[in-house]
Amino acid sequence: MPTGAAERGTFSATMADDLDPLETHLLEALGALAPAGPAGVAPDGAEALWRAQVDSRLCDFAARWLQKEGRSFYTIGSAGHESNAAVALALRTTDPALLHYRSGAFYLARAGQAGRDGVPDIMLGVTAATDEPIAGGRHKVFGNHELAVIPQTSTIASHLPRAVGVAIAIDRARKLGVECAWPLDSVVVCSFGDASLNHATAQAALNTAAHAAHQHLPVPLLFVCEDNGLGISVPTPPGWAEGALRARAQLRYEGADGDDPAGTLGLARELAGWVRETRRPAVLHLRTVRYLSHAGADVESAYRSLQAIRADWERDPLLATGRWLVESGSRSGAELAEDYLARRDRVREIARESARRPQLDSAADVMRPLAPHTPTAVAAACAGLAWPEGEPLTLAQGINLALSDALERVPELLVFGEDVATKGGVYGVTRGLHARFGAGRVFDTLLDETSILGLALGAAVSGLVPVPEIQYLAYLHNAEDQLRGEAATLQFFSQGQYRNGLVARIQGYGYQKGFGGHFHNDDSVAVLRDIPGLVIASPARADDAAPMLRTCVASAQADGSVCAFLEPIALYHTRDLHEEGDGLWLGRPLDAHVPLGSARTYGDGGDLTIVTWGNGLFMSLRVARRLEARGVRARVVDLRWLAPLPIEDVADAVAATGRVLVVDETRRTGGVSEGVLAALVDIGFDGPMARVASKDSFIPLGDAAKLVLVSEDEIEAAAVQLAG
Ligand SMILES: Cc1ncc(C[n+]2csc(CCOP(=O)(O)OP(=O)(O)O)c2C)c(N)n1
Ligand SMILES: [Mg+2]
Repeated sequence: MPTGAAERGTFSATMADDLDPLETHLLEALGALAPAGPAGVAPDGAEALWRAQVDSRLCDFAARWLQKEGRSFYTIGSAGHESNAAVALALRTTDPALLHYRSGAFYLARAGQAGRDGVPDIMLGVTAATDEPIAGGRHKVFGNHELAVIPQTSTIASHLPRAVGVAIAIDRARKLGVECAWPLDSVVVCSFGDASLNHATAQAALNTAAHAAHQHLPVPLLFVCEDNGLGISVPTPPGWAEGALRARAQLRYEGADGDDPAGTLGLARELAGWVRETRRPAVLHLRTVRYLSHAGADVESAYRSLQAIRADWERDPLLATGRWLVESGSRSGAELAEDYLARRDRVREIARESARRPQLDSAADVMRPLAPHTPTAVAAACAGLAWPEGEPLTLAQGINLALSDALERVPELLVFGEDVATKGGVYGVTRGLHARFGAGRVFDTLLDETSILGLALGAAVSGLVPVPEIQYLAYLHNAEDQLRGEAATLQFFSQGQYRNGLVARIQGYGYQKGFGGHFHNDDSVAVLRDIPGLVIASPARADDAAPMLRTCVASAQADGSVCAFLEPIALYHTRDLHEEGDGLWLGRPLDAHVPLGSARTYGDGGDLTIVTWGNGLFMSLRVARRLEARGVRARVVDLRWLAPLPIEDVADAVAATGRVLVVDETRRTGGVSEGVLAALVDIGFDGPMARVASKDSFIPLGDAAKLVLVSEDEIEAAAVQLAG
């Protein structure tokens, strides 16, 4: 029985009869509109505009009404912004849309174009009902797979880099002759607020769109800045948004007033047509008002005068559309007022019904679409795939081999990042790929990690398979929200209807022999480990790296997995393990693929199990030999996957010795060892446990780096103590 369903079944709150003062003003003003002349026909689009605008306004009131009864959980509305419906009417229902949280009228107009009533979608969203069509009760978002509306998150502007990515991906798919999720002549539309325009993420996206257009790359993207002059309580300085938007020479700028429906619709149509034809980006600066405060809990009168609030009533986009209809002679003001009231009853009835619908009632239900894994599909995709014969490879060469293998097999796969093309990456990992597969598949991006990941997100949701490179782990951090807030949440908030399978290669970790200091030796992975559903691969050697990369690509394709592929730079070109010339760190790919979350165990020592990965594996294998000389026999487990952690394999290896030492090159606080030890406790392991980890410090330059990074001597000492 869903939570409270019985209770909800008896729900019988009555709607307040009284109208909000904003509604009273609108109805009186509509009623006062004098007929312009003889009867006529409604201007093209005007009726559709009216319907979407009125229903959107009424959804906002209904959400607040339900909230008073504790039946609605979201009150940020679209009131005052309803002119955005004109943008929807200027586009096709197949044009991908990434919307501002005030683009409700856009959503309803698009739904109407497709013959769908969008009101239940919105009301089921605010009541967190499981039958809401996109997020299924996980959030109130504007999204609908049939309407090509990709759901957004509440992090303002974070959807803009993806929008740029979608726009670039469409023409890339055309160029490569591969399938695309959108028609190839689509226009991408992306709306956002005026305060959001100042966000680094918005600026990144605008810059990247302009940067691409500057090079004559197709970017069929219509930005819509819904400018109500406020960011919650903070006014945007007059003229600022226009100046900031006009400053980008590569973006065509046009402005429209939300209370001029004919002008807005005409301009939106003109701009949409221009973007579709020229494949160049444009921005529509839509000047609006904001009604009903920022959200239900926000008391607008605390920071705006009642006079200013009242003055905005005259700029009501609904009144403006009503006036347009009345002036055309197709409707009377009284008729429109009546229509408003009839629609009001209908929306309230839908709201009432939505509040009765079941909500999510178990953690398993909540998490079901988060990050599905079907190992059989991944294994099937990799089965029978051979690796070419050849010389033993370094880690860098192994990854390079896996990338060329994937580029050859998967025509939708793209490799991109800073310096990855002609130079072949700062460590040579992508060497030769650009020459072999061409600039359409392997290309340099501009220097902005947010945009690199945004491009990946947009390409992935468009059906391509992106493998972006982040040059250094330290530089993932300023762009990390694209993975956390956007990529990792997409299946969750769309019940898997939208997916963005991708493999982000991240070069990282320490031990570069004192070279580079902190920013080239970053060892903080906590920021990745706590992202729900994220796959984290971290191979240490070529024989694992190549099949693991293949697994990640297959998982991105089969399950839409968002994968971080963490590469230890210090081991890229390592050849020897114990002695110079032993070649023991070289290898050829071992298997067709490595299942997610499976570890690899070295040796069968019975005294102690060392659990580690990455540089820790290299050090631990060396230490194991020294330990053997001292009569201590250790087995070494390479986790290979930091998420999902291979806890079953670890449990087996630990059970065989009864003692465990975790060797963790990441930081003591937030490092991987915390997770491993906690997992061992969770499964009831009660033998001796210890860990060595790097210090809670940034990595200094030069030899001082050794002072804070975990060392072979520390590992040996801890192992001897534990085994003793
Ligand atoms: C990155 C981020 N910082 C802060 C917030 C909190 N927040 C939500 S809406 C908002 C104001 C946005 O104003 P604007 O972009 O003008 O949109 P509007 O609500 O006015 O339509 C803020 C600060 C957020 N959602 N995301
Ligand atoms: Mg605003």
